[in-house]
Amino acid sequence: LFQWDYELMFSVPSYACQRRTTLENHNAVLTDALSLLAENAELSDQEGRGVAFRRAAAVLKALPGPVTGLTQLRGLPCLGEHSLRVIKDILENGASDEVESTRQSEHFKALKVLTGIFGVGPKTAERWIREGIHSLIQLRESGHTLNRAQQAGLLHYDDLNRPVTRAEADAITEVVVRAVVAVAPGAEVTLTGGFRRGKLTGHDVDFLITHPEEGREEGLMSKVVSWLRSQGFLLYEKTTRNSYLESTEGPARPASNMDRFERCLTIFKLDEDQRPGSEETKLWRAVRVDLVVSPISQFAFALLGWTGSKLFERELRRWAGHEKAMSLSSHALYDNNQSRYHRATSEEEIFAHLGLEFVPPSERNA
Ligand code: TTP
Ligand code: MN
Ligand code: MN
Ligand code: MN
Repeated sequence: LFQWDYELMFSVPSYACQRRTTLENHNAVLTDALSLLAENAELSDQEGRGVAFRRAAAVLKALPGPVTGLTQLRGLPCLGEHSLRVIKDILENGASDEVESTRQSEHFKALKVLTGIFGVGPKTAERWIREGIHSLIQLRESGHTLNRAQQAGLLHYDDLNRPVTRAEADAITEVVVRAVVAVAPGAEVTLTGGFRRGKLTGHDVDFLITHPEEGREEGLMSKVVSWLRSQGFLLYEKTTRNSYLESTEGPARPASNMDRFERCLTIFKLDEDQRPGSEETKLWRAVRVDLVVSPISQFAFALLGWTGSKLFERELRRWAGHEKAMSLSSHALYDNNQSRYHRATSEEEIFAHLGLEFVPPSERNA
């Protein structure tokens, strides 16, 4: 009916950090398909392909309405030949053979199951798959020696693969605030990651901790973690100074995505109200929680860097480098033309330095 009336052309800027991307997605079928191909590429050591699919999906997420025909997409950025073919198949046939065969493939399913174990990255999963290990049962029976993270990941597999709700994130926030107040009055806790962007569920809960007096953040992490441990809140914890020397596992990240903040990857034990009518006797669940400590002088950069989404962060750095000759990290913003750092005490100031309109967290869901 009057289809042609709705043949609007869309227009969006090239970089995700120039766009406002809320959680309201009018093209979820298309973006889910492209995200699945992105995930498959990332799990298969094809980072470039993964980013291309993520960028294409992000453009569709930013559209003000559903795409009904390919002509509407003319002139849009980041939509490569491959992504357009997938979109065309779905618009014309309701599904893409490539997406569906990937979704059904034993290899992809095995990669998903095995990398669903906390502490297992794509390289390890691939190695196990080559040995014929496709399931948790096969992994348990293989007799492989698992490291401490992987043991905890396997033990709490179901809990850690169940989405964390906003209510659970709030309950964990209370615990983290209690811990920080107990060991360092005056220190401040900020919820970051997906929950700061307004997501209703997440795969973990992310916190940034700082102290308004520079230097007073030193030694904070070990005190907070000791308090949490002594109160029985931790099922697993590992503190590191430098994350990416650690992450030989996960997909390779560009150097700028890595930061040197003291951080602690944990698994929390969260008391749970028993669901009415449930036969379960377990009264708690496991939840992944990331704690990061930043000096106040770097707090704005850390906050921006840890709020995400991952693609939004990547696009901010690409914008900084390609359009402004600046290097942005979770610690600082360096201006290569002026050969100096730009100071900032708020996210707003960082966007201003970058010549970008401020995008609030709820609109960084690229
Ligand atoms: P995540 O917790 O992985 O992602 P998320 O909170 O957006 O989504 P989810 O709901 O699934 O948890 O990462 C949060 C942000 O932290 C992300 O934008 C990038 C940043 N980050 C780093 O800067 N360095 C790192 O090593 C990691 C793992 C994340
Ligand atoms: Mn809308
Ligand atoms: Mn998160
Ligand atoms: Mn996280």
